[in-house]
Amino acid sequence: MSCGITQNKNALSENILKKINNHPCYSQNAHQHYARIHVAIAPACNIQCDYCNRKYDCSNESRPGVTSCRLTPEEAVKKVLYVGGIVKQMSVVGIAGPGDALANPKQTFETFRLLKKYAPDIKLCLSTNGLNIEKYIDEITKYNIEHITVTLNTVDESGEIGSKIYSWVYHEGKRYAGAQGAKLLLSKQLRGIKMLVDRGILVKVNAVLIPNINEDELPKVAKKVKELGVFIFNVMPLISKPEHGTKFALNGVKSASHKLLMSVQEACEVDVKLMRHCRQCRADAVGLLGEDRGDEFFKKDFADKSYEELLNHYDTRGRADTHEKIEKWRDTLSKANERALQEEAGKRELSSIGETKLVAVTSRSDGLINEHFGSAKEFLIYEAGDRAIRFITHRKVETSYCKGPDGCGTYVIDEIKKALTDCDILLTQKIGDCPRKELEHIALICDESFADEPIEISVLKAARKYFSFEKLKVC
Ligand code: CLF
Ligand code: SF4
Repeated sequence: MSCGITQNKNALSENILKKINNHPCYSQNAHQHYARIHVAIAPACNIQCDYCNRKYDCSNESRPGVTSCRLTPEEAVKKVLYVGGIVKQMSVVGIAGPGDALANPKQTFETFRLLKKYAPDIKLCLSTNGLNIEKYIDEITKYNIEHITVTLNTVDESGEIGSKIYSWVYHEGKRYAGAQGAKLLLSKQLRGIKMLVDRGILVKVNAVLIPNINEDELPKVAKKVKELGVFIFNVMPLISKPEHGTKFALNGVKSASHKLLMSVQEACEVDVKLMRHCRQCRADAVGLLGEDRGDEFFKKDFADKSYEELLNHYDTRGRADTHEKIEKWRDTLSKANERALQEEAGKRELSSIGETKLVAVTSRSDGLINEHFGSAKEFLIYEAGDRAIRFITHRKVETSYCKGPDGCGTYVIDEIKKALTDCDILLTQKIGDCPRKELEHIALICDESFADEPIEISVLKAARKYFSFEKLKVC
């Protein structure tokens, strides 16, 4: 190819592309267009991870925060029908806690059975620590669950690293502690993953990056994951705050920094395809990955409605029309973006001089630069050269710059400056003079001339606009 980009060596089969096309987690491209819903039907767990306190959400698949609404399988399915009639871009239902999906098999499989009956257009997804995959492999196959996430934090066979992560593992009526528990869990995880892959299920492996405990271990996990035929690997930075009440937080284990995450991702990417757009969602999350509409829906809205009423509201036909429109829009967008994005490119392929820049973007949805700086609570970060770009990560902040009418006059930018400190350019729909000046202190160029334009081609154009790569070469 003239631009120097090599063809993707791991080109995906048609069958896999079809499976991931509208799954917001398995496809980076899909996540700005399609939504997920998590139904919190699984309260119990069969292991104790030291980063988890189940009064909060499961840290495997969620950021800390109480699950506001636990549901029975029937309520869960009614919620899916109710929400699916409103959030028409919803394409997948996931069971991701607050405990472990396969430690609650009755609720999990009853939910999937009802979903297959009432909402056959929706994808089924679950997340597990892996201890019980082997035990329930037949049910998993029976309900045609195409996407399974297994959390695998270490592949250390001695159990030493695992013993620093898991307090205990409960299996067949017996509790195993320390290295013994960790070894048992690892053997079940590896067997389970292999069984899933052998049955053609797309497996995603999540690993929680725990500073000073498994940061050197994760490249080994990546290698193993590749060997097992796992589809994608997701490194999730530990979020650790005293108020979460986890063993790690109480013992002073710190959250993983952006810098550490990036370097571990870099080391892991050598071996396996990485997921970089995970939002560590709540066990009851609803909406696009970058948003959480969970608090818009209440049990009283759907629990007492009949299936008939809810099926009318779900409107399978209307949902299919919406998905068709999304696909048309994705087509248009992909042409406009001119293949600027090259997911697996290295620095040499991105840039004629092997040097790249980091570009932050504010976006609400639809693959466009369509969010004001003031309301942004997350920033998409791209690495850009003069030849192409790639998506690196997203960074969240707890509070947006502008707090809305109630918080007028109280602008805090320090958290945002910290999150964007290594970035070179910010592309946003609109930004005021005050924050722009503040961001000059971290040498961040703010540009609103790409407002409402497609993200990927804009990132490439912005990098070319501000950085003369040829000039750099001469210097
Ligand atoms: Fe949910 Fe997980 Fe399925 Fe996605 S989430 S069960 S695979 S539908 Fe997605 Fe959320 Fe990250 Fe999980 S962004 S935490 S990876
Ligand atoms: Fe918590 Fe999930 Fe670990 Fe169970 S598997 S202890 S719910 S993080």
